[in-house]
Amino acid sequence: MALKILFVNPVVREEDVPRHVPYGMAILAEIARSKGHHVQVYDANAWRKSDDVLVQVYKADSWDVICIGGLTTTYRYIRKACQLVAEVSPDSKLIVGGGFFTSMPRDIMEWIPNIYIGIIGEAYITFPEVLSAIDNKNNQWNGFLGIAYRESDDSINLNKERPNIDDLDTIPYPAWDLFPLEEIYFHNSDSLFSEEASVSKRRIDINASYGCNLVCRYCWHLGTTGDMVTTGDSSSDRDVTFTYGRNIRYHSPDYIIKMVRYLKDKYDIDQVNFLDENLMTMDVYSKRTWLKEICEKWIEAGFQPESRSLGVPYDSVKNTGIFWSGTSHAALHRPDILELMYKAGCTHLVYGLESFDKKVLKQLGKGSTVKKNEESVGVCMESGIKPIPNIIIGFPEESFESVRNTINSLLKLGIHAKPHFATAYPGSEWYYKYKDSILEQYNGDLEAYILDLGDASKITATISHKFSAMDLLGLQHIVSVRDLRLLDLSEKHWHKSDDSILPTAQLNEKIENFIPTKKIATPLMSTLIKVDND
Ligand code: B12
Ligand code: SF4
Repeated sequence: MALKILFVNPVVREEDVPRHVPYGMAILAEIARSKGHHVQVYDANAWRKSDDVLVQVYKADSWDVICIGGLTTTYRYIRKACQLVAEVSPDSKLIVGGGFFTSMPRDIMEWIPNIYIGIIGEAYITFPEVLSAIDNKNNQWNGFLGIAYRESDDSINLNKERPNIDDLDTIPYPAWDLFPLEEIYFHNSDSLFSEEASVSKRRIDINASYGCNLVCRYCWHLGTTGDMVTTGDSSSDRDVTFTYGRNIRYHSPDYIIKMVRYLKDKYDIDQVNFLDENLMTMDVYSKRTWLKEICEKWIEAGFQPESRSLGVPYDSVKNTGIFWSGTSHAALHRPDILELMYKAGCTHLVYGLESFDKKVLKQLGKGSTVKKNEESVGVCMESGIKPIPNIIIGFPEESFESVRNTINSLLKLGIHAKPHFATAYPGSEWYYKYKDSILEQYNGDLEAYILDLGDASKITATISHKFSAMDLLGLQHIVSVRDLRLLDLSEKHWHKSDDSILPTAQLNEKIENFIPTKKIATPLMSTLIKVDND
């Protein structure tokens, strides 16, 4: 038997054009297809059509299963898309997964009552097994690893987490053909991060590694990288708990090169963007072999752009190679690897520098220092790669002094950055630490907070002990224009103003669902799926 399966990709970052094929969903679509199911995708993010179109899609067939998932910030769309399933396709079984669900499965099961199965964490094994159980009309979910489900009395059960797979190379390539590459995504290939990226016409994203072993308090690893365990004695009281445990894993350089070859042959791509959380932690973890091998094999495979092999400006020759970009880290990058990356075609690297204040950086868990942050811009530029620095304000211990330090470093480096606001996304350590305060800021309505989450360029709940939303909006402007005079004036006024101001966010004394000090890693399981990617 085969199921009729519809995937719905929710709208994300509505204010921008759609730029990213949802990588995890595209792999799950391919896995389902490889098991013989009939798979269709409605990419709501790409098409950006009205709800009527979604309803038409739901009514277009008698779907056995409708699958929806994405990051937390897509919750608003997901909630609506799930409600419409109940209204117009009530016989379809609704399966959800991804970041929005994994970070808070019990809350989501309560808020969206028609979810049939929710998958927590990595779904590569759990998802096809759930499909197979549905196909075989086996509705015994008790003990089935990695899922939340509802009993006939509507009580919510959460089973234990499923171990992650250890051999990532057994994962099939994403089903790119089910997404509108030519119609939508390739038109939005360009980005302003580098000259080469600004003229890209056929960019595709790939995810070459899973996890990052640093512990930034605002960051989260989707419960797919050994960061999640479940706690509780039985399914009825079990919940997810996040830890500093990590199953760092990466694809072999051969898998990556083979995939890029496939993409070049099939789609004639000109740019690859690595989605990896942090390429440099993988480099360290592999004892500095992984990135080096990727670069060497990139060149051997003939993907190196001509300008890089000839050592000339990119626009002085006709480039037929493939440029690429990714993420880096100020304390973990090294000039030799950056130079090799440049040679192979790397155009820009995103650096989450976050702050130039010693105290803030120490609390953050980023593993970098003011000195390393300051040096990183020059070290990266020296290699020829453009560094894209990210700055954040509104950290718990943010002060006028820390903001001043950040502005001074920006001035010293001669760079501008419009800071994001520190935001406690579900799953992160700070979410649990500041949950009471977040609830207070949303009048006790947690769902209102989740619905409000979007880009961190908007303020939702603040976690700064000192600054309110109004202060942070002002400070964001002051940092973007690097105006120390305005900062001094603001500080002066601040000290003169009413000192009955209460701290805006307060730390919970005791937190559940996060175990900061323990390094609990969920076990790995040996490979179960065999796929031929040729
Ligand atoms: C690409 C990306 C984006 C894209 C959107 C991607 C998309 N359409 O899904 C863009 C650039 C828009 C984006 C924006 C943001 N992102 Co982002 N993003 C990523 C990134 C780099 C890659 C995602 C990915 O493909 N991962 C690899 C695949 C394999 O994993 P996956 O998609 O999660 O899929 C697996 C499971 O989750 C699950 N699954 C996923 N979908 C589904 C669906 C179903 C039905 C099922 C059953 C299972 C399932 O199965 C898959 C296999 O195990 C991740 C970091 C990372 N490397 O993961 C961050 C990440 C997801 N982003 C994150 C954040 C914080 C943001 C921003 C808030 C950042 C900011 N400061 O503004 C914004 C939000 C913007 C907004 N307005 O909504 C966080 C997580 C947030 C959260 N709690 O959900 C991450 C983890 C980065 C981090 N470490 O902090 N992001
Ligand atoms: S370095 Fe980046 S990916 Fe790693 S924990 Fe920190 S923010 Fe997350």
